[in-house]
Amino acid sequence: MKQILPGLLILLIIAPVVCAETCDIRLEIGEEETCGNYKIRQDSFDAGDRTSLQIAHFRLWRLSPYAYLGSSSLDFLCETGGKYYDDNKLHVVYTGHSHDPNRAKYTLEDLSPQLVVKGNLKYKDRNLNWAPAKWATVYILEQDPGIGDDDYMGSALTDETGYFEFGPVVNVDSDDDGGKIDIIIQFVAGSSVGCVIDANDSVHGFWEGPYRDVSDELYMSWFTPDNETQYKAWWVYDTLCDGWGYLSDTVSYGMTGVTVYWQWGHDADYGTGIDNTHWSNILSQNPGPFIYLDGFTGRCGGSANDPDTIIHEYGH
Ligand SMILES: [Ca+2]
Ligand SMILES: [Ca+2]
Ligand SMILES: [Ca+2]
Ligand SMILES: [Ca+2]
Repeated sequence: MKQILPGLLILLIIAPVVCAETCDIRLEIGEEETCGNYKIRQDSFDAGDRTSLQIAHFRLWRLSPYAYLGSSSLDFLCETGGKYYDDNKLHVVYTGHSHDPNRAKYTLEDLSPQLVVKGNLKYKDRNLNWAPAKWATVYILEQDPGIGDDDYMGSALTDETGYFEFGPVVNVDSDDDGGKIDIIIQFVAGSSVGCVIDANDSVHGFWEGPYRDVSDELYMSWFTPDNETQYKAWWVYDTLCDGWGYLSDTVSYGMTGVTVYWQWGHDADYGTGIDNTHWSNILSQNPGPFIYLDGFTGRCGGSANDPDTIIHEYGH
C-alpha cells in the first residue's frame, strides 16, 4: 500500500507512550529497576529499633525528561504510608525486606497525569446527513509552537460507528514547559484498507485543534469540513471501505490496500494519460493497485457521487 503520510512521519519525533504503573520491586544492594517513568536503585540498609534491615536507603531518577531526583530513605515500620517524590508524581513505599539475599521490597506508583483522547468522527454522506466515518486513521500530535518539532503521540482508527479512543498517555509536556500537553489531531481518509488521495499524492484529511493544556480527557465529536470539495473524498473512502468489507464478509477475502485518486474539479488522468475513470496496477513507481476517479465539477464531483462506479473499479 502506498505510504500514507511519509512527509509527516519523517518530520515528527516519536515520543514515548507510557502508561500509569504500579510495580512491586525487590532489590539487592546495587540493583536498580524501572517503573513507568521512574527508576529506583537500592543503596544500603540501616538497623531500626526492631530489625537490622528496617530502614532502606535508595536513589531515584525520572526517565523523561531525565532527572536525578536524589537519595532518600524509608523505614518500613514507621513510614508505612511511604513518601511522594517529583511533585507527587511518584509514590514509593518500602514494604519490608527479605533475607538471603537481603532485598528491599518496594511498591512504586508512577502517578504522572494521564490523558485519553476519544470521540466520534462524522462525515456528510450522499444524502447530506452526518454519518459515522468508519476506519479513518486518527493521528494524535502534541503541538510545540515556537520551540521545535511537534511530538507524534501515536494513532488510532475509528470503528464502524466512527468512534475512536487513544491513550492513556502521560500528560506532561516534557520538552515544553512541563505543563499539560497541547493536542492537535489529523483525520485521514486512509487505513490498511486503502486511501483516497488528491492530484498531489496527499491523502484527503483535515486537522483539528490545537486543544491547549488538556486535562485528563478530550472527548468530543468532530466533523469533516462542511464543503463538498472535502466531504466527497470521504464518500469515496466510505465506498472503498464498503467494498473491502463486502469482500471480507462474503468471501473472507482480505483485499490489499487500494489507493484511490479523486480530486474535485479534476479528470481521472493523474498521470496515466486516461481521463475517464479507470484502474491500474502498473504505475512504475508504486505497485498499486490504483483506482483513478474523475471529480468533474460539472458532474458535481464526478465519480464520488457514484458508488457503483467505484465498486466496479474496485472489483478489478
Ligand atoms: Ca506543547
Ligand atoms: Ca517537541
Ligand atoms: Ca511537547
Ligand atoms: Ca502545554
